[in-house]
Amino acid sequence: MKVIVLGGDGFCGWPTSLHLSNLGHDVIIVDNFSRRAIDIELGADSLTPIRPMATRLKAWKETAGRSMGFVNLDVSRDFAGLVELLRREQPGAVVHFAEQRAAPYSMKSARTKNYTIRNNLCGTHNILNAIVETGLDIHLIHLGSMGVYGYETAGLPLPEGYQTIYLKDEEGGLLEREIIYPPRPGSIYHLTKTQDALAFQFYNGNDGLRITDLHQGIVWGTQTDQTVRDERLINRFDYDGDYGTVLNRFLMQAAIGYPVTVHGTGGQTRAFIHIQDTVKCIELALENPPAAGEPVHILNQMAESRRLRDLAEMISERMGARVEFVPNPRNEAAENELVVKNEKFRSLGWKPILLSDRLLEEVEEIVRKYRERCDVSCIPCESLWTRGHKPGAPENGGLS
Ligand code: NAD
Ligand code: USQ
Repeated sequence: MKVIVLGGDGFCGWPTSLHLSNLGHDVIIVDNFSRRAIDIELGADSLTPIRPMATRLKAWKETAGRSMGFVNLDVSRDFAGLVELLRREQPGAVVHFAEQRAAPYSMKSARTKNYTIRNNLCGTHNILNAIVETGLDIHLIHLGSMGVYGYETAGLPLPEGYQTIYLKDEEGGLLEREIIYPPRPGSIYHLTKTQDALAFQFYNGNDGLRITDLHQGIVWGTQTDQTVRDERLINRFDYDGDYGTVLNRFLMQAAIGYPVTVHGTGGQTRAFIHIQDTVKCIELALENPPAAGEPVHILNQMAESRRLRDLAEMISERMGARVEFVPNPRNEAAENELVVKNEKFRSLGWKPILLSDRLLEEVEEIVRKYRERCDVSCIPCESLWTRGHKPGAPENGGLS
């Protein structure tokens, strides 16, 4: 199938593009390199030396014998370009990763709040609007977030997108309804994901678009079966205070002798998935599209839930690292329980990769190999949710 991967230069989009191309799909990557530009703005860089897109594509052609297309386009601004691209390429599916994805960056300043809202909401709307404009029957697969459900203790296993509710009618009888599970965004970034969901519901109902929305947990790891084939194919590894996600940060901190920075009490429980499973789940979503007329498919794309202080302790024991409980720069529940349903992917044959020594070791090896590229001044989490919060920085400034 011809598949357009929007945001295909990013952490999830690049390995997904390789995986789909490896399966024989005809892949076209679209990206505006905004993520690479934000690295420059923040004075941060991927720990791994990611190559320019032209080098990446050449390396893939040489190692796999397969070509992928590339188009430099801003999906949030260039509506006409998007329509023209869809008309010209007539893809069977579009996979949408092209959003500003860091909660801390989205909370950094008034400007980054506005940028995240404009980029993500206009981008998603442009894609939906462009599919309708072309009249093509394109399956849209969107990468959403587990965070749309909120991270308070829910008191029930989180369902996959929808919740059956009962409303009292005027006679006191009960009316059954199925609604989108009440959204509870914890950052401007997560707010955009909850609003994406409404746009999907509208275009699905009004125009019959076939849409899959994947509520993904925190992705960890860096390499996949394809990115390991050649160093020029290496995937991004973010470790800075805005874009670095927690498990990869903990592993990187432990490997370089920096304290493992647990926010607050570390009582936050979060959902995790390995990058190799991200690409597997996209493959499964692509193979199992909604039929015409079906409501938006919503699947929870997560392997397991873990409490952060337990993760920190596990890494500390493995690698002999010191754990430091630092002020939490975020406005989030100090402690929460998290039980998540993921039967939909499991029913498609998915066997989730769980945190295993082998894969943790692989990340450790990557970090040790590229540790000289690490700039420790980029590690503290300095984006504050409100003026009352304090940076998540170790007391003595890090390395002892
Ligand atoms: P990323 O920042 O590494 O990649 C996003 C890519 O999209 C970048 O290459 C960026 O340049 C591009 N992009 C952004 N705005 C664009 C625009 N307007 N036009 C064209 N290209 C644009 O992020 P990622 O970690 O790969 O995440 C991809 C998607 O998966 C995001 O939507 C994110 O919300 C979701 N997700 C990520 C994680 C995670 O842990 N990384 C977890 C859950 C969900
Ligand atoms: N945290 C620490 N120490 C650190 C960094 C983070 O304790 O050094 C804590 C945070 O306070 C938070 C948790 O770890 O409680 C997760 O933070 P994160 O940065 O790993 O993840 P998050 O901000 O939730 O965002 C990431 C991706 C986002 C995706 C989301 C999935 O950046 O794109 O949507 O994970 S989810 O968390 O399920 O919503």
